[in-house]
Amino acid sequence: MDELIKDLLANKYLITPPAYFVLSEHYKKEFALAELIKFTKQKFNTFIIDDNVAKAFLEYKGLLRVGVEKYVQTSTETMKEKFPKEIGTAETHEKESFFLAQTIEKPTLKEYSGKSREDIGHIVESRGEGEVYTEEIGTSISTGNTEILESLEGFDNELKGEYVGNLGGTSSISTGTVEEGVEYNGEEVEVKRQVVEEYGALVPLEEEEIPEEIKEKKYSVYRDFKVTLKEDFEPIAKEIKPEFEIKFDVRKVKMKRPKAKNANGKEGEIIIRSYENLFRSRLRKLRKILRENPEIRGVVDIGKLGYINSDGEITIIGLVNSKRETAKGFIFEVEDTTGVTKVFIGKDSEDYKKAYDVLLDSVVAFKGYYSKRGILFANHLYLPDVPLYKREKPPLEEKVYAVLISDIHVGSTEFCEKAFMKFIEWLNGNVGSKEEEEIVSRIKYMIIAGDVVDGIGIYPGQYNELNIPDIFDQYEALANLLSNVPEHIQMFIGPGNHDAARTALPQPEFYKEYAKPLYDLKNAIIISNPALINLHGRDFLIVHGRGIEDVVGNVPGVTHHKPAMPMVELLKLRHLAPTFGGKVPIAPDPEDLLVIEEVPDLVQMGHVHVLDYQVYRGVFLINSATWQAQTEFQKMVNIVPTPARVPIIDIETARLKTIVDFTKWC
Ligand code: D5M
Ligand code: FE
Ligand code: ZN
Repeated sequence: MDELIKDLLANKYLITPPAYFVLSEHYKKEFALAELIKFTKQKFNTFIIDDNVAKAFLEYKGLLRVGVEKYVQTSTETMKEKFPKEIGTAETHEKESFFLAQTIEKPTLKEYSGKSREDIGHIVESRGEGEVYTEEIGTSISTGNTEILESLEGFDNELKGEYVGNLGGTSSISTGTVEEGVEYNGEEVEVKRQVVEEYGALVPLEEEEIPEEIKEKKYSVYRDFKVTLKEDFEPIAKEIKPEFEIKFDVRKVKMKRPKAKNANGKEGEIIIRSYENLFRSRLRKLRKILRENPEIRGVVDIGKLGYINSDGEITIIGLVNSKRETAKGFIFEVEDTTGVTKVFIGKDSEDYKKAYDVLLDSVVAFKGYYSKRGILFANHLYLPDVPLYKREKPPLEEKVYAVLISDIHVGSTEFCEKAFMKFIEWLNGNVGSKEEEEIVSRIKYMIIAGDVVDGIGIYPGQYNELNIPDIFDQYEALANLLSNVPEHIQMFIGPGNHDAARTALPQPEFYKEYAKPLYDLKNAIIISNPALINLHGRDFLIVHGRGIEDVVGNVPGVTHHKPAMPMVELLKLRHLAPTFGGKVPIAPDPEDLLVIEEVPDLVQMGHVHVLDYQVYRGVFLINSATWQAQTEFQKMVNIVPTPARVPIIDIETARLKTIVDFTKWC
């Protein structure tokens, strides 16, 4: 295992792969363990070092090297100069400045650049090796970076002093590791690393060294597990004609990628243009949805706001670049392809509460009065949302059911294999009662929404929690289990973040070279993440659900303990993972395939490992939990899974029929 990871783990700190990638090369050469830990603790109050923390830390250490242009958000200071009355108090400013200064790599929609930017005070900043140069666009400047540096002054001095064990929190540093880190002796430490570029994201290929005892571990891939339909069990579903259609699959979408303008065109440029196209596509799709709302009329281009001579209310639709809560209301920066504007929505507005639902990079509409000072004072805020009318579907001739599962995590030491085997036996008619038999008998479909295996190298130190430390064997093991699902049950299987698939969303499929045994299953269809499946006329939107992470922590009161809530929030925004440059990586596809274009009858997600469901405006949202008991990592981040509970869906109503509980074997 790499030193940095090992040392962090020894101190009960975790690091995400992207953060590891940017930090490891500097470790012990340019920074010591204690510095990183103290910074993480004090500035972010967390023990998980993710790319945000890593970026801020490198910035603070003056080690940040960036290849592409960065767009830095306007600081509160600038806002205060421009709008001294309306905005922000000194306290909010101080609290926010650190976060405001986080750079965002999202490109603007460009078309208007050079026209109306002056009003906004955007800063485009690029850095070469060691030096910083700032290019001013428009009149107002403030990168926010100086503020970071100021606020961190003194911090550095503290670190220079001798470092003593306790950080003042619950975790303590083992002295040995720390001393090693502080007393770096200047020796060249060779870091061997192979790198591939997957859509511009650098991925370290170097494998973690497998500890000897794990290499030698004997494990089963369930070759001997064989179940057949119970004698005398004649499932009704065998006679029910299958009626399904994959209405949307990422792989079916043909996308035209932008081309380099000439032979000197760089891949980086193409990626940035792809992202530009992605956001245009997002804006176009969500604008269409918003315009179906009869209250949204007479939409004005943001670039034309300055020319409109209207005393009446006007409406704009745009991407949300930034959002801040102040004492008097929310201030947004909103952008469309023609320009950017500030929007203020005051606490007295009836739509004020909706502002909490707005995530960065989502698309919303505002209605209000445009002030010549360059700000839209909004009275109304509209989310794309779901219409209130009922979607009537013709009744079905016969009751037919679907089983929804996700996050099986085969290969993990916490995979509840016994419970999963019991479940498969249950599908084969080994039931406890007549009632159960009636249900099993009508199960015609099984949908699996990602994280089907635990994967390899998904989080630091994962080897200690793997039974099957081989990705091929993990998929074989899963296929061996699923080969016992009765043939009349049609399976649909999609990838999640633990699977051998593209990490960035959307995920087209499992890589065939790893997951071949799944592709070979007779009664399984591999789907993308996301995918839309129509079963007997009902639309089921199937998503692994990393987008939940965008919502949790950003919308007040929404937690991962009740995942149906963040799922509703995503549905209101009609997007599966809105925030760019946050926790969830988004691929630079020129079309945004994460927009929920059609309102489905049911949305299934997994990822958070907690069973939960809710009806929102006629749509049934359900999180299908997991087959993995609590891991060490989850213990640390307080995730309490509800494993081995299986929701059965009545397809006719697209609602829950029942939950079957296999917990006692887990
Ligand atoms: O996700 C299982 C659960 O763990 C889910 O609630 C998300 C959470 N999780 C996963 N990775 C992280 C990090 N890095 N920080 C905080 N919480 C995390 P799974 O995808 O199965 O690992
Ligand atoms: Fe999972
Ligand atoms: Zn997951």
